[in-house]
Amino acid sequence: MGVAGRDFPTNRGGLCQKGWTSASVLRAPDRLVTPLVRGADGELGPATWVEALDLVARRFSEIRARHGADAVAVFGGGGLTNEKAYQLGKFARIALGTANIDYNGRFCMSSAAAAANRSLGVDRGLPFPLADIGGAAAVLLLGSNLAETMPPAVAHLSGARAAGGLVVVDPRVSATATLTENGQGLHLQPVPGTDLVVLLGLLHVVLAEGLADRAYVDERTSGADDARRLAAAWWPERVEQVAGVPAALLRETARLLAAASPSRGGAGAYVLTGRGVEQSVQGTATVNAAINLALALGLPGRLGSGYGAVTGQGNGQGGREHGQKSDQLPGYRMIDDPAAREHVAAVWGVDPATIPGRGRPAVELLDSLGRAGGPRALLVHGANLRVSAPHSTHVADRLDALDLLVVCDVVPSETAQRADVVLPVLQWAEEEGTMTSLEGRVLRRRKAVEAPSGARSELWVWRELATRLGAPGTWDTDAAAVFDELARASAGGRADYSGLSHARLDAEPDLHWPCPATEGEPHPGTPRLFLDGFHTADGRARFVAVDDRGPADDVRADAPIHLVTGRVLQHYQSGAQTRRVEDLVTASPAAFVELHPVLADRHGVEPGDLVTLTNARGTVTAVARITDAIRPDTVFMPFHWPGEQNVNRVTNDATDPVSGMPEFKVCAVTVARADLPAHPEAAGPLLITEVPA
Ligand SMILES: Nc1nc2c(c(=O)[nH]1)N[C@H]1C(S)=C(S)[C@@H](COP(=O)(O)OP(=O)(O)OC[C@H]3O[C@@H](n4cnc5c(=O)[nH]c(N)nc54)[C@H](O)[C@@H]3O)O[C@H]1N2
Ligand SMILES: Nc1nc2c(c(=O)[nH]1)N[C@H]1C(S)=C(S)[C@@H](COP(=O)(O)OP(=O)(O)OC[C@H]3O[C@@H](n4cnc5c(=O)[nH]c(N)nc54)[C@H](O)[C@@H]3O)O[C@H]1N2
Ligand SMILES: [Mo]
Repeated sequence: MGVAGRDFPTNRGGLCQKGWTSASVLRAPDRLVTPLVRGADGELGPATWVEALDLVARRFSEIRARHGADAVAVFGGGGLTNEKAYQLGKFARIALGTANIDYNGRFCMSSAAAAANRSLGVDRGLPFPLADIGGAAAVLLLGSNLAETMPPAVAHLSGARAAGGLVVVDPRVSATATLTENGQGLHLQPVPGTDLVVLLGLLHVVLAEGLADRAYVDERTSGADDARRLAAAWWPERVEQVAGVPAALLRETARLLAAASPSRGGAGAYVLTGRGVEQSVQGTATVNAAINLALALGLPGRLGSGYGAVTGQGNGQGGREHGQKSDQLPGYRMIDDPAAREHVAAVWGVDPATIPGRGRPAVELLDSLGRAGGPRALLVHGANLRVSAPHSTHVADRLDALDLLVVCDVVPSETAQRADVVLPVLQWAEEEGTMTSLEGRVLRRRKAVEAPSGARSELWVWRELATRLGAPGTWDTDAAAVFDELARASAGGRADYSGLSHARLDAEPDLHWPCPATEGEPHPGTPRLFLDGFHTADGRARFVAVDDRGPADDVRADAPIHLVTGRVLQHYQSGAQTRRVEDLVTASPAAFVELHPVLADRHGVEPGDLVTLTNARGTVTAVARITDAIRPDTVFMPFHWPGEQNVNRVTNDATDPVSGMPEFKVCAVTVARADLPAHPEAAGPLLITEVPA
């Protein structure tokens, strides 16, 4: 069995290392094949499906009767297919009747989504096909390490690199930052958490040097004056003092972007953001600052230029369009919009008044578990919260405080191991469905391998539970039928899928939403948004006036070092699946801390020593990797490991007020050499393992 790279323009037939081995991911040695129920002895033991489902339905009903419908909460995942994301949102609202559903996409692209909605009137990660970027002469890439997190995308940077126009903003010399070497571009290495200041400085230079596209700003945008006023206070020398990026480098970046812009007859320019700038308490403001810069240069809505947010979960885009977000209904409709409720209620066959209102966003939801007035039961589909949630030890305590934790997963993840009931389900390659790429392209996922007997589709699980709960509505288990319902529910919404079906997608594999149903000729889909106008009421993009407030947990005397977090090529997310693949574990066996030689020296740390990072939330222990690819005031850790090596023991669960995104990327710690034996074999090669050519 193998997994072949499909020939989409996005990945040019290539797959990254985790992709090549995803066949082994599907064959985890401890793959869940039977439901598990925690017995009187406190241990998880096998049960039949009927026993497990009866138990879950009975306990949900009891908890609901005693504490109200919102006492049963749901946590979904951006890895679920569109059909499952849709059905899970519906299950929560009309089978459980709970407002409390949110999902791990809140941790992923929520700030980019919120900012795009505010400014452009719609959230599609890339409002253009990724391949368009290939023609640009300049790309400003903020907080994205796509050489490791989306290797096939590197090919699309070759035009910008050849023109010397790739600008990477990252506190580390990441694998992606090395792509700017040898005259291929610039690397800006700011103090962690200061990207907003850098962007205000770039806007300042664009305005001060007359590099803005004034005709575009006048005709296609609103709100420029307020944004301009705030940027006026961030002259390059002031930015240099706060962010540590040389003023000359800021000026050079602004000029390079302007020269590539359409108003100056350039070949095109893109501003792109990744999690490095978005996972912050000012993530939404930072993305809006990036969009403001792009608007000043006249990029969005122009062929060959634009703004976009890169990478995310397998179905990060589709996962946030069909209603598993606490404030949304299918079609990217808002749950408190009466017209949206009426439309969706008609598709579901219920009274609009029975659809609950807005629930709590992820961090708030997790913090409320088991507390007075908070949920007593949680149903998890596709998230490994004990590893991936911010301040994970606190989240673990809240999960332990529940009366009932039900986890649906394919492997016994760290979160499943502590559940009361574990239900073994199918994953994408084992069932039919669709996913939506970050460019809004709806992709058919066909069943490629047979699921182990014993595991069941989540569509079946929800039907079984809905029936036992006496829920209204229909509960199809056929993905094509669920898609048809999803399409009807999305009709007229921001993400309109109503002109699509499995059959049409099988025949036409390159369709982007919005793709509404039509009377005559089928709608061709919309690969490029905004060419004729933005999706705001007046058709203009909005400058959003933003200013810097700094990180929530900034460095200080008792925590003098910035900790930034991220990923490595070999592991995926919480590692639940990739830590079970031998090749990947051999290549990347353990968590590590990247630290600069100066910092290592100050603490007497040698390569391979164990070091601890500590703050008020806790301590994490990992192997030291000494490298000058990081700022001396900063350490880096990937988040793929559990237990003592779990960096989320110390990350901050403070959230962005607009998006609800936690501040994963930056917090303050003290560094110490651990009084434990060294692990030289685990020191491994430097982080930069494979840089695509
Ligand atoms: N191999 C692999 N690929 C993946 C994933 C995976 O787990 N493994 N996960 C997928 C998912 S769900 C996502 S969301 C994407 C994420 O893809 P990326 O956004 O590329 O991922 P990260 O590695 O989390 O962060 C990117 C960079 O942000 C930098 N950074 C940290 N703090 C700051 C800061 O304050 N400012 C700036 N400018 N940069 C900062 C880090 O040094 C890091 O190099 O990847 C997807 N692809
Ligand atoms: N410190 C730090 N923490 C982070 C981040 C960071 O950059 N730094 N990034 C954040 C981001 S961007 C993300 S996206 C999250 C991701 O973190 P998680 O939400 O934990 O993501 P996964 O590890 O993919 O967990 C998904 C779980 O779902 C299971 N699974 C796979 N397919 C299916 C399915 O079809 N159905 C069901 N029910 N289960 C399935 C997998 O086995 C796995 O146990 O982590 C966040 N946490
Ligand atoms: Mo993500």
